[in-house]
Amino acid sequence: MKAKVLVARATFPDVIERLQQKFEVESNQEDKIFSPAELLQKMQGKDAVVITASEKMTAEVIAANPQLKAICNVAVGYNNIDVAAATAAGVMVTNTPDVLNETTADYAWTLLMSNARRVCESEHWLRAGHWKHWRFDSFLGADIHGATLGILGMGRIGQAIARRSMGFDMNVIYHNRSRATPEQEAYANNARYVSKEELLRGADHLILVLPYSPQTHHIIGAAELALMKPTATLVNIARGGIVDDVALIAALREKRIASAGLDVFENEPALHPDFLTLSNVVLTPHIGSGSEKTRRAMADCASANLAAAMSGQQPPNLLNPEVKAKK
Ligand code: 8YV
Repeated sequence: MKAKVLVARATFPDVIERLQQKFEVESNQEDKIFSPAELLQKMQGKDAVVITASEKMTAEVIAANPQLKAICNVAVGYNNIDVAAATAAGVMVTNTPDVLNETTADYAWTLLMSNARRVCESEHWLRAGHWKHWRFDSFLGADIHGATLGILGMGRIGQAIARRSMGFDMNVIYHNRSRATPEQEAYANNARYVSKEELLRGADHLILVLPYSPQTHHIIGAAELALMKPTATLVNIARGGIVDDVALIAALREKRIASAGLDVFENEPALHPDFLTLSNVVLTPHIGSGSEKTRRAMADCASANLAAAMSGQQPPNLLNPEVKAKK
């Protein structure tokens, strides 16, 4: 008998077709995110669920589905899943690491560069018909070459971002829970480990690449923003909630930092409306890993995790290896 799988978000049709060859699949064809209550109901009788970072897999949803064997996240970040509750319930949890490192690093640079050189702001101005004549002081921005790049969170994506700075002759400083190995630092353009305070004070461009957890909640708030240079730019491609958005809005409005490029927000997609009133911010809808090739690689990675879990093998990206999986 085929295992029953809920695919909670629409993915590429051919990926669903391939899954249907192996499993009895119910796939969300609506352009909506299932709430925990809807998930709880849709998952009844399912052996596994495939979700993205937007679906919240709470302890209550997990407990209400005693037949569930696996939760396969199509994302590297998994703060949307109560992993402890899943482990206690004998449910395997998997994610999709590595396949998105380079694409997400590309995107961090997209935001950094468009911010530093005020690309979106000047384009909006041009589209609004304001360009009457060339001015010497039009949209003066910050240099990237030769500047100090700060990275908070030197994991695999942080290293990929830092490595790209070689071509710009940048000086790289970073802070992380634990220091990277000498090999990782060398790979990351000879990144230098500094305290969080030194990072905030020293960075011309600061990129946040941290997972969200209770420990990283509002790790960038009013006090941290106050340490940054008034000319500094900030990029968040990690998770909403690691930045205190209200404090950031105040810092941007009062020009206590120059600008921010944000792909993630607290309470997204309902971002704080004041962001929309600021010109020194680039706002995008959580598209950091969004290249065709990478989204396919993420879908394939999640499919491989699912297939392993359903055939009683250890999935390649099992997050809770201590789990006593159900037969
Ligand atoms: C996902 C992400 O594309 O991998 C992550 O953690 O945030 C993104 O790459 C998106 O959240 C869908 O799961």
